[in-house]
Amino acid sequence: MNILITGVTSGFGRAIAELLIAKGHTVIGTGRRQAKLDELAGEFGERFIPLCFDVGDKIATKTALQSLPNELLANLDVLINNAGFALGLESADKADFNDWEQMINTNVFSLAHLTHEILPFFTTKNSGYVINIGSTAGKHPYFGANVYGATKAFVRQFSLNLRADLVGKKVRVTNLEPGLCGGTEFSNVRFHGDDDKAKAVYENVEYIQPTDIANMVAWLIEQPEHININELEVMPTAQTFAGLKVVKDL
Ligand code: NDP
Ligand code: 8X3
Repeated sequence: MNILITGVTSGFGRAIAELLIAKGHTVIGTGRRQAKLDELAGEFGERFIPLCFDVGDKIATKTALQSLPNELLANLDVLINNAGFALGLESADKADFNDWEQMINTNVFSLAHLTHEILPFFTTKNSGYVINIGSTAGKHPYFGANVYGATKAFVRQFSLNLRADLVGKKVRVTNLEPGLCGGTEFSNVRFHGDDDKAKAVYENVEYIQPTDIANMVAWLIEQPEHININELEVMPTAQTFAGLKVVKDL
């Protein structure tokens, strides 16, 4: 299969690319860090096609897609919208609006834009698969998730609405919703490079690994074409939903 994955320079994207290439697929992998993409190109070999651009930049996205051979784009099988991040964990009244803006730009705007660019290729050949990396944060509120959770709620509803629009087409869509996963740059990014804060998130917790997510993605694309998994929510056993907290004497 020909598979386009955004954000392969670390975390889930990297693990997904590595597994799918090992399984014989061709992966077009994106990210903003050219040096990391060069490293991956050396490691993954000729079935890896690196594309360096910011998914939040509409023109750069179109230019990067146009740089691919027509044949490859026309025969794309899977789009994995993985690039994204959380910034900050402050309550909404103390959050930095620039953080909110960046999360909305990348997690919402760029995901919608790239999907809009790729969908016509899928509908034209009447096959294709969009896998969006949502989050448990898109369903379950928690302190400080404010706009991050809201962007992932967009990803969830967008995924379900795509399925509604694609009725009668053999184009599949899944929202994969992980909970706490370590071994990625997610928390370093969230805490603006504060590695101690990031490390504390994963201390004494058996969290989900990027390879676990990669295995789930491989399982999804190996399902027969008449099966569509709408949503796949996954948490470490050590994590569960917050209770409905009541504050006494407020
Ligand atoms: P990482 O920070 O390790 O990876 C994020 C990837 O996205 C990087 O490759 C980064 O590449 C890329 N990226 C970010 N912004 C852009 C951009 N504007 N343009 C292009 N590429 C971009 O995080 P994770 O692997 O943990 O996260 C991947 C996805 O999974 C995100 O959508 C995240 O919200 C979601 N998620 C993560 C969970 C976790 O606990 N880790 C749980 C649930 C969901 P570069 O910096 O080179 O641009
Ligand atoms: C990432 C998982 O719980 O930090 O989406 O929001 S969480």
